[in-house]
Amino acid sequence: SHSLTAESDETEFMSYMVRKSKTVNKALDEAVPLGEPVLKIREAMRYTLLSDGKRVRPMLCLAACELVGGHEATAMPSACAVEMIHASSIILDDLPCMDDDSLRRGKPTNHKVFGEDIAILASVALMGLAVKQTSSSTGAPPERVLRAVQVMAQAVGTEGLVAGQAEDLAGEGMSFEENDEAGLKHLEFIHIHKTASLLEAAAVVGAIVGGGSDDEIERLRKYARCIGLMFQVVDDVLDVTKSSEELGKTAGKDVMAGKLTYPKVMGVEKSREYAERLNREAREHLRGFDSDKAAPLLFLADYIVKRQK
Ligand code: GRG
Repeated sequence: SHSLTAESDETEFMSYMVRKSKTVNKALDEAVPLGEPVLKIREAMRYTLLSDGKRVRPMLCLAACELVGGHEATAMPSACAVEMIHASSIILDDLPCMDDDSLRRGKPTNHKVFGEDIAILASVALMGLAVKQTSSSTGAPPERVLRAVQVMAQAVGTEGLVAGQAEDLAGEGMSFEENDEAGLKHLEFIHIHKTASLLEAAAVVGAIVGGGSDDEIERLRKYARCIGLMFQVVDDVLDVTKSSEELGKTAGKDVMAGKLTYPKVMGVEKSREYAERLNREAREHLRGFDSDKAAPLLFLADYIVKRQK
């Protein structure tokens, strides 16, 4: 069979992920055809959108839809839309006026290839296309689609990505002591907005178009918030363990210098415990669902907490 169950193993989960991301990549490819007008902008959009990401957000969207009894196809436009928002935000995040990065997913960043002007236009175009995709979802009644567009828009703005990025930029000059309560609050605010909000939107929108009840939608939202935070805690821990293993190997700018991380505010051991706690909490939010149907999301949580790179 093609679907996961509570008895499936990790190999089956990995092939589930591959299968889902292939379907998503095909839909993304079709959503931004090359051609005129503005061929260059379309190339820049495709460069980041179709580059080699894990597609965690679309997968979350599709899995949430299917968990509440909807069809994969119903959530596909929204799944593509969250990946478009993700790509759009990545392009902006890498710009010289933001994080000033020259590499992303092992390739030169968008503005390094196309220039800052084109990169900004591609980012805005991806954002617009995301709204168009979500709002033209077929297979769900208009009131659900309207709600989905609202959730998606909210995740971008001053209650979502933009808030997280603004707090992140504002914190650049600040210094925090270890075990600093203010440091932890600052860090959580950034991650809840920069990372968790789009993961939450992915799950919530999937559940909305799939016809989930308000209670189901809320449980999926909480689950997604946990895995979003967990993702960042694990990321920070890996950065510490990686850089101590590869000491001396890191040429160029020290990306961790001055950056606030979980190991810095609570230590490595406490950070690991925190990630485990978030994983348990994420799983608890899914307890009311059928365990076979929840299998993909349970696996996804484990996959995030166990990853080694
Ligand atoms: C309004 C579009 C828009 C953005 C404005 C720039 C910005 C505000 C926000 C930054 C958003 C950002 C880059 C957050 C970091 C998110 C994050 C955890 C990225 C890494 O995600 P993965 O690991 O990446 O899922 P892949 O490469 O697998 O897709």
